[in-house]
Amino acid sequence: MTRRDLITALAGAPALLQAQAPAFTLPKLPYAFDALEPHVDAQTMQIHHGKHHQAYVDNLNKAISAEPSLRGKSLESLLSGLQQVPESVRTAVRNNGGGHANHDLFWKVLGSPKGGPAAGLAQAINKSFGSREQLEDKLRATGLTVFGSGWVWVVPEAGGGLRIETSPNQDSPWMAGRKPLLGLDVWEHAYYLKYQNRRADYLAAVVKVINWDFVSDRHRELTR
Ligand code: MN3
Repeated sequence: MTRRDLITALAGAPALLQAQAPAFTLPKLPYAFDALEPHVDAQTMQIHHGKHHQAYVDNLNKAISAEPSLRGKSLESLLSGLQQVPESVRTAVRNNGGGHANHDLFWKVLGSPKGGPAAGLAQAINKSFGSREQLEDKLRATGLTVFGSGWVWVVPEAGGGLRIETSPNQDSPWMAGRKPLLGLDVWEHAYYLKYQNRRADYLAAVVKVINWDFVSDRHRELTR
């Protein structure tokens, strides 16, 4: 290697490294795998985070590397602008970008709750559902109506209220230009090991581990 080659190689190195760095990475789970026991078991969390979520991240990165024009875009802008994503990777971005965004939020929505919703969120909940218990009941009931794999969402509405919606597969409210406040995964992979086909039992358990501190903070941000 000549001196000139070396200088050229070194000059290209940062760009090369940057080009090879994955666009998206699996976020660390913000608590231990067994933190949600007995409501959500450690083995489910381990596989759900380490295998399922990891696969969405890996497949999203594959789609991005096939379409360099997408590099550097945020997940939210990819999802809310799916029609601008080249058709060759649109389905991959929809499924895997949705999967990444949905799970990233889901891990944060869960936790070991210490208290209930803060004042601002409590007000919105009471306005739209009457009480937190009624919101939880409605989340459970709506979760049962999702046919096959999907999600249940709580989304802030204009006027200060909230509403519940569902999505199939890994679709996200972002795809319709709405910002999800909280989401509950009702794919079988979220509960099958512990609850088998009993989605109702899983839903009853998972609403008990909603991290209302996080959801209250997020509500404040989204409605600011
Ligand atoms: Mn899942």
